Amino acid sequence: MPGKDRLSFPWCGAKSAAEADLVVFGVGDEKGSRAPRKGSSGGPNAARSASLRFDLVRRKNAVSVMHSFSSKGMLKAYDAGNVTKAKVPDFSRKHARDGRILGCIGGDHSITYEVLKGIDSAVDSWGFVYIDAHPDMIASSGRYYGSVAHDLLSLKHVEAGSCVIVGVHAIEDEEAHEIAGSGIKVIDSDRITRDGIVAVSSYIKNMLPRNVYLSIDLDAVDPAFAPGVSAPAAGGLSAREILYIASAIGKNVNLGFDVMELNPRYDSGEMTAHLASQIMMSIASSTRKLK
Ligand SMILES: [Mn+2]
Repeated sequence: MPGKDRLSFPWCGAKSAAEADLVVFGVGDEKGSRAPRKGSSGGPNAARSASLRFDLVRRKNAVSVMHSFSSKGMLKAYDAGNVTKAKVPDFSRKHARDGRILGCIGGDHSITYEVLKGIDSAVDSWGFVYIDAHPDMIASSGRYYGSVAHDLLSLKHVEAGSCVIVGVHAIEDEEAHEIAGSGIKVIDSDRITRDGIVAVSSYIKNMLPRNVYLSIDLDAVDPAFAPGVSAPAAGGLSAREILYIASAIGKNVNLGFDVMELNPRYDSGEMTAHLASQIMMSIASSTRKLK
């Protein structure tokens, strides 16, 4: 357990996991990344430090955290600090079995598989929403940041027909082939432009199963809003659009969520780090405890 003076998100008010409905944790690991840009291992603490700087307001005797206007309050959240990648499956399994929602900040995207390996052994069936500029459906190589969605479909209790990849505009031929045979749905960036983020969000909500996990790669957001990522791809969502869809789908999220690939080394004025925390907050404010 990290020391008392460790960084933690100011919107996580619970003193222990036992009193929390949501357990937030960081995984500062990038060994699953093959991007030419290094630095995503610094993601978790960069997000915490930006949130402490920009979301926390201190005034004389008062301390408060800024949130969205429509927020009806947030799940009781505990920031458990950083967890090593090797310990993530056991950590996630334990909290999922205790009925807590998990919220992970990365770190490279391959960590998502470790979180869901743990959750998969605690639930009978589930599906995921995967928001990413890249579909991460490489099958010829595994357990790295380019094969995550493909790896997830190999877990025992996942229902491929209830899973959807959203915001894709950088795809390899091999991935297009894998998607066609997998049963997973794809909503690409052209469709988001055509139909709009509100229609796309409600379409996704209507197809989701009872148990839902939401994984967000920050490179789904346009580099104009989120430059601090390892594999940028122009033509992504705006900051407003990612916050909207995160909050809309967040209402269906009962297993957990993650915000991955934050790379502070390429950030500008901490805007990507702050956005990462804001996305997590907007999911935490819309998710409802089901148990
Ligand atoms: Mn990814």
